[in-house]
Amino acid sequence: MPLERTLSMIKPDAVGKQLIGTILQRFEQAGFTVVAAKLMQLTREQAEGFYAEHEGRDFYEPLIEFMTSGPTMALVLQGEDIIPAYRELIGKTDPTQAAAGTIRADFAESTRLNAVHGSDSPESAAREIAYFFVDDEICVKA
Ligand code: IDP
Repeated sequence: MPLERTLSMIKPDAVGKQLIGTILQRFEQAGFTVVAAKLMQLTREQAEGFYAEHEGRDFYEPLIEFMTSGPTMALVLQGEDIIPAYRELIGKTDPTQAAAGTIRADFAESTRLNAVHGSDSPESAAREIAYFFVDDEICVKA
């Protein structure tokens, strides 16, 4: 199975609750390799650009406010078939629908404040990784 990459974010709710280490441990225990990482205070422009596909939806404006409310950790994770494997590890968007033992079931407060982000396809992973990282910041080559 080929190595694949995904863009992960530990969102401001989880960073604020000192959960960076706990969540990174879940990623590493799942066999994913951290190949790039940075802690960022997203600007409104960065958050709006990242979530541009949701512009106009009722949750968009509160989402932008939330994503700019404190630091976010952006990560590039690498592993076999990682895009579906990572989505399974984090669980559904709404934590009440997320399977027991998933990161969102364990740490999300609500559908908005849901602890982590993960790319949903190889195309969005490529776009999202390039949104936050230049090639030189990715420390392990696939
Ligand atoms: P995903 O993060 O599980 O891929 P998306 O549908 O891409 O979910 O939505 C992006 C983010 O927007 C979610 O992670 C969540 O923070 C927020 N969001 C999505 N739907 C809702 C909603 O119905 N209410 C509040 N926030 C939402």
